[in-house]
Amino acid sequence: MLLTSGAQKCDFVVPNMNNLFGTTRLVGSAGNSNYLSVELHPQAGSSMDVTASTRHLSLKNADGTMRQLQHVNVNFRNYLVFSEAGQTSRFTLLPPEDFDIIRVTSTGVAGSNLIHDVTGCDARGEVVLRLTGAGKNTINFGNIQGLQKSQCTVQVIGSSDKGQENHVVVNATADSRKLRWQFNHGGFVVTSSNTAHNTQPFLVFFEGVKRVTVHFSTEANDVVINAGTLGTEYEFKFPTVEAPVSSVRVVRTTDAMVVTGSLSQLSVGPSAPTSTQEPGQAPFNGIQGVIAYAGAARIVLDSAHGPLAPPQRFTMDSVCLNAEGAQPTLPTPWMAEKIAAVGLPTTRACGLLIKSGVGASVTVITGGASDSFIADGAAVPVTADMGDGADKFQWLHSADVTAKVNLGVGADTLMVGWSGRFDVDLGDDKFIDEVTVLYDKVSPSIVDTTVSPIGSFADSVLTVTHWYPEDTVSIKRRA
Ligand SMILES: [Ca+2]
Repeated sequence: MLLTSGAQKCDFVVPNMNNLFGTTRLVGSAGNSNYLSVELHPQAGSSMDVTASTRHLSLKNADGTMRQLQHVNVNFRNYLVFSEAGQTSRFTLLPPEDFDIIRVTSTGVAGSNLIHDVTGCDARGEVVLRLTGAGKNTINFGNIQGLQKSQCTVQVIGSSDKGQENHVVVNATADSRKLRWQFNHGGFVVTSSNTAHNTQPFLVFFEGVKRVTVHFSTEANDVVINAGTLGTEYEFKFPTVEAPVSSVRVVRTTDAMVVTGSLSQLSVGPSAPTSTQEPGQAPFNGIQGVIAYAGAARIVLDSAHGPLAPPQRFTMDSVCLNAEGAQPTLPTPWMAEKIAAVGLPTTRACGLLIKSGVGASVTVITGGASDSFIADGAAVPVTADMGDGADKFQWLHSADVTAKVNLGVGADTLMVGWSGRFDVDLGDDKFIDEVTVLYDKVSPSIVDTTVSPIGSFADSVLTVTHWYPEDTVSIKRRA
């Protein structure tokens, strides 16, 4: 069947695509303000596989029957997609062209599963996905070239309909560009770092989405989470590589997130102010949901290290680095499963869960206030610069990981015991620094400026720099 419109503006309406048995061809006038609305229903109790492109729509039923619709000069297109209980249907949107305005409204039912593949879009196009009813919706972005063909704005609008569960998945694995990712409240923006690519940003706005998963490429991905989205958990998957070039900065979280794979750097907290007149913000200030990290990265907490920086108090054990007393939101069962899968605990309200033994290390830089770092059972190496002020550092029962600590100017205290190699700089000052070494069997001895053994490991040695006569070193036996 061929339907040709001579009108300036024409609405084509297909109430049920499954009722089109032959090939149907719709031709709009060349002015192109033409509109198509089509309902896509699977056969009762069955699934379907729909593919929509700029000029073509096909529906394949589970029994193998096909329905075809061709359209020309129709750039406003509204797809109404339905799904059946216990069935997984798929709606694939091939990259729309310039000026194509696409609306997809999917209606699920309890137990239905609908997969939306949005493989790309052009700079002047627009895609809106509206999700209604119960059931699961998975929205996949990207294709075999990653997001190189995704250059428009997409809105994913979930609803609070009972039993609805929405998951956005971004597959950028095969994207060969260096990318910048900015996650903000209710959305994210992806831009190419190389302006020579002349590609438009990819913007996604979402609401009512419980989960966002991103698969990153091995190219340099510069990722910043400026803000979390209440009710949304993030899963970031980076490949495991020898020389990682990607970085993640987490400024704020509202819910739990998990990051896996190799990174050059994982930063917690905002960038430190460039002016010494500004205090900066303690790294865990904005962390309201647990961050779990499993991979090789230099983990950096340096958001406030000027003279006016606020006091910062950290605690650390074999899996957790946290701000003293902080109780961020625990993961949902879905996220708990992801966190458990990388061998981290799921019931610890901890700012940063760190998997040990896979190459992660921690660097902490604090400022002029009196800061503290209390570690018991640390299992990743730590480098700390505590700045000025009367700082306190405690390092007990470490799993033979090294620590290198600069206590800076001020009357500082250090307590160390049952540990591996520990290098401390007491600061080039006249303040009285107090060092306490704890032991329970073999009393350590002091030779020049080294104290050993401070533990049972081959490298259990404390080396002290800037140890002046006024500084005290006590060796105490645990009762
Ligand atoms: Ca300090």
